[in-house]
This record gives sequence, structure tokens and C-alpha cells, in this order.
Amino acid sequence: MQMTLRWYGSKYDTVTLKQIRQIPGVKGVISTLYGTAPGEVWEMEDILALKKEIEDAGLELTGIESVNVHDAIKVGTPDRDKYIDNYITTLERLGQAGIHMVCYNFMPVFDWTRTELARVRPDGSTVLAYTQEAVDALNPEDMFASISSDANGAILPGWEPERMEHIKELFDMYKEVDDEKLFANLKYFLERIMPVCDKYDINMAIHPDDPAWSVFGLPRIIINKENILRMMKMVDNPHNGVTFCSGSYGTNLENDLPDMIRSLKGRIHFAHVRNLKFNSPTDFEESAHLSSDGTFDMYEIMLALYDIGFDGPIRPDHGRMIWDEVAMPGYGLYDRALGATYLNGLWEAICKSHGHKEAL
Ligand SMILES: [Mn+2]
Repeated sequence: MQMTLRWYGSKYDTVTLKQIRQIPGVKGVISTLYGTAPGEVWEMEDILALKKEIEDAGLELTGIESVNVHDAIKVGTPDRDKYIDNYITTLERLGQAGIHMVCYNFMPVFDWTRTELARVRPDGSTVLAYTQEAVDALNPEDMFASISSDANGAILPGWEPERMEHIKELFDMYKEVDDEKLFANLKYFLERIMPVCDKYDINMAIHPDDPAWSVFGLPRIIINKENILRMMKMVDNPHNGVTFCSGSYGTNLENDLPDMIRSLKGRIHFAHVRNLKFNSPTDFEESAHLSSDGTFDMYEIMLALYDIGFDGPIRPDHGRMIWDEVAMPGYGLYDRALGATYLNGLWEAICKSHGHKEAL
């Protein structure tokens, strides 16, 4: 297991590489070229500069989160091949730069959706939260306005103003796209990119939809065990894998997280491990990583990863805002550092209790 932290680059992140380097057990960062738009080819020069900056700080660039997929590919418009060609060129360059894990998602229009970015918990920390009632009461434009006004001045990934200006057009594009069509478009995309992934040994790790059900009537497919196994089978290549994100699959309480992990042996290329606290089945907030602070048994999640021999990159996910830190919601330093340390502790205990002399 390789413990990492997500880092948005020195231009955008409040957290420094020096700080990340000082979290025990964190050897690498997961980053992206945050200034690029979906569909754009990444410049080799920019990839190498990012890698060098991270390596100069004593860390490694363990993977990319994300290389975003252009809406033309998700919708399956006639010009999708042009954007897939661009994606392939970016993958080629990442492969040549020695990067072997790429996270992406196939969510229409929105990335993750939350209705509050700073819900106050009893201990005074603030967290991202979601209530279905609030989503049902909003239209997508209002949702964007409320998210952007609440983000501590940060531009949230997936909620970039340039994209959201076109939100009506985006919704129109997806009018004819149902779950089956989205599956077919995903298959087409994967079949075209697998040869370059085979050539450079790049593990593609699809991030689940968050929350794991349809919002605003948009199709959503990466939501449960049945669908994800269907996806693994439809392009049966080990480089076609998943980001197992406990906080995203976990939004649906019917998802049995350890069971899902065990069914994906060999196909989990990246893990996001965090906890949620449910106040009702449609009202949840992001809690501390600790099992007793939320709804999930984090020990069981880490044990399932151990059982399938998981040895890829993992990261704590959204943290609470604590100790008066001001940062991008979910992406402060302090609580994610606590999360990384806690997950490392669970992992060491699991490894040692299975007869290993040290954490694997
Ligand atoms: Mn995640």
C-alpha cells in the first residue's frame, strides 16, 4: 500500500509539499494539471515540471487525479474521436513520464454533489454534507451558485465556472443519454484507450459517482457492485479498473463496502478511504476518518483491501476543517493528515496480526 495525499499544485493548494512530506508514512502525492480543461492535450513540459517539483520536495507523483473526460465522449457526439485522440496523447505522455495510475470519472455534468460545504458539527469542526431534500428543492444553477459562494474562494474540481456557465447546454447535451447509452459510450472510450494503457502499463481507475444515484435526472452508472462488475466484464482488461472510494459508494447504505472490495480483486488501482456519518438515509455528513465518528467500520474496509492483496496508492479523502484552518472545503492539511496516520495505524495492525513483521 502506498499512502498518498491529493495535492492541487502550488498555484492552487493551501497545503505545501513540505507539509505533506512531514506526514508520517506519506511518500507520494496524487495531483493533476489543474489549469487544463477536459479534452485538452497535456503538454509534456507541464507534466515533467509537475513531476520535478514534487520530486524536488522529496515526494513522488504517484498518480493523476484526474484526467477529466470531455462531455463529448460521455454523450457520444460525432466529434468524440477527436477528444479521445487527445486523451490518448495525454496518456502516452504520462506513460512516457513514468506515471502508471490515472483516476477519472464518467459522471454527466457534475462531479460530486454536496448541499453544504461547511456544516458545523458538535465539536465545532465543519464538514461537507448532503441532504436529498435540499437537492430536490434546487435547480442546477442555484446549486452551482450556492456551492461557489461557500468555497473559501477556491475553485472546486468539477465545478469550474467556465463549465458551469454552460450548464443549460450541458443538460441539453445529455437529454438523450440514459444509463445504457452511457455504458455504451464508456465501453467505446475504454476500448479505444486500452492499447495505450497496455503499452505503457497505465492503470485506469474510474471514480464512482457521488452521490451514488441519479441527481437532477442525469444518468449515473458507477454506483454499485452490479454495475461496476458489468463494467469490468465489458472491457475485460486488468488496466480497466476502479478507484474504490468508500465515501462515494458509501453514500448508498445498500452498498456493502467490504464485499464490494473483495469482488474487485486485482481491479482496484486506487483507494480513497474516508468515513461518513448518516443522520438519515438521505442526510449524511463527512465525519473524521475514525470508525466511531461515522457510520462505516474502517477496520473492515482496510481488512478487505488487505485480503485482496491491495498494493496500490491509497489516500485519505475529504477531511473536516479543524483547528481554524482555511482551505478548500474537504482539502485542508490537518484532518487529512490525521486520516492518513489513522489508516496507516489500521494497516500496520492488520499486517502484523497476519504474521508480517512490518506494514506491507
Ligand atoms: Mn473519492
